Amino acid sequence: MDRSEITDNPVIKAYDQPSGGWGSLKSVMEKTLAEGLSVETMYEMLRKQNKADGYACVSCSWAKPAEPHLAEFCENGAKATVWEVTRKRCDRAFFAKHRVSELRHWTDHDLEKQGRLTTPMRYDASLDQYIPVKWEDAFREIGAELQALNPDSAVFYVSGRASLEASYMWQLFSRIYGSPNLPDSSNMCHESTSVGLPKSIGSPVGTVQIEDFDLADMLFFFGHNTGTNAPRLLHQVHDARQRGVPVVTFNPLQERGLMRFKDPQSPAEMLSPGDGVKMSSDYFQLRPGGDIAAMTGIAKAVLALDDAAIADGRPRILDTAFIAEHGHGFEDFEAFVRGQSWEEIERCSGLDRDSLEHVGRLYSRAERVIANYGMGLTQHRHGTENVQMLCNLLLMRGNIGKPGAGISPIRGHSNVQGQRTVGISEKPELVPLDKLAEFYAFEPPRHKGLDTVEACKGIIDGSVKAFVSLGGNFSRAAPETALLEEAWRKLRLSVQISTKLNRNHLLPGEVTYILPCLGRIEDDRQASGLQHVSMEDSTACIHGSIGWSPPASPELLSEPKIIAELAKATIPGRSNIDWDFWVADYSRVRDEIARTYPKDFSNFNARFLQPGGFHRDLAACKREWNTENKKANFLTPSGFDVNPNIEVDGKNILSLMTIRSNDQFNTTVYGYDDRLRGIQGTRMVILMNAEDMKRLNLRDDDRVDLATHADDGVDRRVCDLRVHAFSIPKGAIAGYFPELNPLVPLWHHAEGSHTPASKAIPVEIVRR
Ligand SMILES: Nc1nc2c(c(=O)[nH]1)N[C@H]1C(S)=C(S)[C@@H](COP(=O)(O)OP(=O)(O)OC[C@H]3O[C@@H](n4cnc5c(=O)[nH]c(N)nc54)[C@H](O)[C@@H]3O)O[C@H]1N2
Ligand SMILES: Nc1nc2c(c(=O)[nH]1)N[C@H]1C(S)=C(S)[C@@H](COP(=O)(O)OP(=O)(O)OC[C@H]3O[C@@H](n4cnc5c(=O)[nH]c(N)nc54)[C@H](O)[C@@H]3O)O[C@H]1N2
Ligand SMILES: [Mo]
Repeated sequence: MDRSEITDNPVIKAYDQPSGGWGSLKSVMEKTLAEGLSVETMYEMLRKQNKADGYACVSCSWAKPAEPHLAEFCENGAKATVWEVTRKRCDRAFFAKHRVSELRHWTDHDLEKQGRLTTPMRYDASLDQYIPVKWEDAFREIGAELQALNPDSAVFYVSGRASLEASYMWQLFSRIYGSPNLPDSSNMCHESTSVGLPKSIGSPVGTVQIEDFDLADMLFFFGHNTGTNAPRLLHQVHDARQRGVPVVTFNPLQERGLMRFKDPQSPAEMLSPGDGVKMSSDYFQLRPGGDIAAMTGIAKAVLALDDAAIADGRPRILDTAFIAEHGHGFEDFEAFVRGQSWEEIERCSGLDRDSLEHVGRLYSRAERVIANYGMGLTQHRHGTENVQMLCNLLLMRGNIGKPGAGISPIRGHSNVQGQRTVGISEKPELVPLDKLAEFYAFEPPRHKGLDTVEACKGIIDGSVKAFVSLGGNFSRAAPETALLEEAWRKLRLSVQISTKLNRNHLLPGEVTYILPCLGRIEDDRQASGLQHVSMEDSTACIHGSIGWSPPASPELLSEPKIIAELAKATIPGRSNIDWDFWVADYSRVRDEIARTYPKDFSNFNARFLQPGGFHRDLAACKREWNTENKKANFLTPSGFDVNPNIEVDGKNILSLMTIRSNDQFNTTVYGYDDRLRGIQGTRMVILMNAEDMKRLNLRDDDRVDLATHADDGVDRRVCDLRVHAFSIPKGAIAGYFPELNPLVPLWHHAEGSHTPASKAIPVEIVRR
């Protein structure tokens, strides 16, 4: 069996191997050969990955150390590299052969598997095909179309992979044109962080640097699948475990990477017979949405220990000096925690009091604690409060703003954090608009633009007329798939700047273009020679990157070049920017970024190529709080999230979390195996608690449909899913994103941040 393919006989059985290890090397090797690359080429490429003189991995945003391993890459970074530099091409001949309506029946995997896009294309409705066009014709028509529209009706989406240089140019293009509609993939991802953290600690990003992991004496993991989604972080966890540091994980699923790991970089570990290092010292399978309750339990245990310390005349457990000097709102928070009963905490978290008290004791003994988290916290209706509650827990013991401690949101795309830093935001207050106006002689829009949820609304209600996309696969990544796909056809203009064919390309508007671009791993040669680009990682560290591989096609243009040409065609004479001058040498764009953001980017060009990059200067790391009251705020949650669990009105409502497999990068599906969860040959599965299956009279491999439980009159359904018993709390089920996105209602998003709540979606099983 070609194990990357879908099969009629999928195999699901518990995976008992460690993450990393030989399974990881084998998986990389299979993907390399399948993309037509030799092992030598792969080795050469991977040697340059995440090095000061090489390219920054196009997969996740985890930090790159100043002294990298000889091979500073992971299984999934290697897969992402191989997927980009594949020898396969989705070229003119392919588009001549296939109608768009035919391609709509293909899977996401089969679409991207055709290889790299090679030629700019325009959709021809009479033929139902994409037809090659000249670049200059494409730019001219897109420019004319945009000029004819009200700028407020145009959306300029950006996916988090584009470089700092491209992102800075993109936001200027959009703003000079007059549109503040700059949603990015971050809106679907860590927006709950970007909205939640500033109110707590005055920083939209985390406070931890990679060196802090060497100093920490305890790590938390809430809702992050590290082994799949930021595997290089397992090295820091591995080292911490070797030092005997407790690692405490809260996750409804037993994610393999946080259970056992065998370091593929360590010959001794690879050759030893055991199954690697135990990663989490304590692993708690809480209920989805149970995090505020669980954290309240931990905080309650800490308060009880503090009470006992006072009674015995021992040193306090709370960091009272920190709270007095820096904190605000502690009394309300304390009252909230004391006011919650253990019964309610146990019921809502799905965990018992003993476990949470045990964690409270571990936490009270630790002096330097890092709290890592991912989509398990942010993609909930109370995602913003989740993030703030984690801050509360850290602040109780002064764990923010000192070495070895802090809050660590693990970001997604490799430059998603950096895009926000250089002006990609729909929120005007986050962007130095006055400076942009002064530097570039134009009047930027000052009103709030559309975020992802609002852009979807606008597309569905017809008020959005143009969607211009720098990377990504918006219609597939966003919620409310059925309505969105139907409405997409009503767009006047749809432009996708892309590297691979994806489902969004198959939804033509009236005027539709695919503009193929260089990937980051490719040589980007402009008038002044080969160009570097730069990225900000999850730890606010900025790195340079230079391509390595020859371009997939001579017709490809770089993202900065495409943006410049679009700007010249759309907004000629509307600013003083010489776009060609910038594109000729990207260091000029970096100079502009440094001029706009001198605090973060001073000496940008001189510093970005140094090994390990350079850090942004974050006030919260120095215990300076850029909040309104200049304090670190304890923000009391509004209550526990009571999940739509089990029975509602006699119906069996389950709480669905949509997750990623080990064989995908977001909507890019490399194959049909999720090795670390023991699933082979399919993605159309529902993982379910065995007792729920019994109660609902379901057996392994039964086929069912899933429907969203909502009373808004919209039928949301995904058909023909295989049920499988799995280690997951009762009342919860899990299945894959993006296949299950049709089940996510647009209104099911985090309050405050509008992050689509892709976890804890109320659904019902419908028998076929
Ligand atoms: N290989 C690979 N790497 C990637 C990506 C990829 O698709 N593939 N995507 C990138 C992107 S854009 C992002 S944002 C990140 C995403 O990385 P993650 O943040 O790991 O996102 P998910 O894959 O959605 O996994 C969410 C985890 O949270 C758990 N979870 C679900 N609900 C809850 C809950 O209520 N509470 C708790 N405590 N846990 C919960 C799930 O079981 C799962 O382990 O990864 C990035 N890196
Ligand atoms: N149900 C559910 N939905 C989710 C999530 C979830 O957990 N559950 N996660 C959400 C999250 S965290 C995110 S970040 C979003 C992801 O949303 P997006 O970022 O929009 O989606 P991707 O799948 O990363 O985009 C893949 C496409 O990007 C293009 N591409 C790849 N490399 C490049 C490049 O270098 N340049 C350009 N121009 N294009 C390139 C390729 O054409 C490829 O098809 O999805 C969100 N949606
Ligand atoms: Mo993401």
